[in-house]
Amino acid sequence: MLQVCPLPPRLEQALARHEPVRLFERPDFLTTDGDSVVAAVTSSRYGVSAAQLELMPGLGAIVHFGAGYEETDVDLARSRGVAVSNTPDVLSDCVADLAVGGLLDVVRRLSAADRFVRAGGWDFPLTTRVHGKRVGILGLGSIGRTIARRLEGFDMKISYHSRHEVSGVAYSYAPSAEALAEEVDVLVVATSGGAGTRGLVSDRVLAALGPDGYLVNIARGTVVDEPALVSALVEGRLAGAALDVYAEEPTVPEALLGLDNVVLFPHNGSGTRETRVAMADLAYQNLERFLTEGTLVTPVG
Ligand code: 8YV
Repeated sequence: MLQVCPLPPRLEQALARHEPVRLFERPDFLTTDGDSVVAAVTSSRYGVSAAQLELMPGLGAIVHFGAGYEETDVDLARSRGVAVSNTPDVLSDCVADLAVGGLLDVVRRLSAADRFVRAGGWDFPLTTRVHGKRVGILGLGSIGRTIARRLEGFDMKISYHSRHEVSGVAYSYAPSAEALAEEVDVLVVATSGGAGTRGLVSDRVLAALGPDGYLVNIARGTVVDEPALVSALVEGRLAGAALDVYAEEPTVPEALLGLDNVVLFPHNGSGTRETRVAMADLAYQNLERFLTEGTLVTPVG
């Protein structure tokens, strides 16, 4: 069994039962012994590259710790008979909590008000209300739906755009990201990452959101045209942004650090003890199921 990258201690302890080869400590392993690997465990951040895949002809499964798997070429893996799993759903609640926290923070300027009081201030400028505002969810998967459910509690008017219209939801569907941005006050990005969504929140989408609009991104930095976002914020063409993810993590664009209407989180939507335990356990269950039965608990797609 191959461990591609460092993983949380709980998962590493479980993996130790299978005497993993730790690729990040033995970078040459695949060129000499790649054909011995039947399963690889990795994270959303690292995936398994096409070059690594080539070097493991006997590979049967790639197990991801994390919901995202865009660093792995799943089509290539499938074409080679390699099954792929992730850890969906178990993190949706915590990621949604962070999205709602970011939304409340940026619209009501909570972090800015905190800084204000700490600096000795008291008469804080008026902000704008949250309830009754129109919110657009870009990507109505498990996380997007969980965010929407929470925002119903704030009496927000909810619409969404996804690749396909979702049946059984009461939210109105917008035919494109731009159309969605046009009709809302807050755009919440909750899509998956990867080539299919790269730059989806373009300059035009940001322009459609407009100078009174807010952006919340808990998905992937690559979904947003980051230079366009930075310019829009710096030039006041957007009211504010709450960001948990960035195009080149862990780099946060310098220009954002000085903006008071931007809330910055260190990609920790899933970063609670309970959720990380659930993710670690689900990743391990996938590995164990594959090694004992040849199937996965939560295969992707
Ligand atoms: C993790 C994530 O922080 O699950 C994902 O896709 O982005 C986060 O939950 C991280 O990527 C785990 O490797």
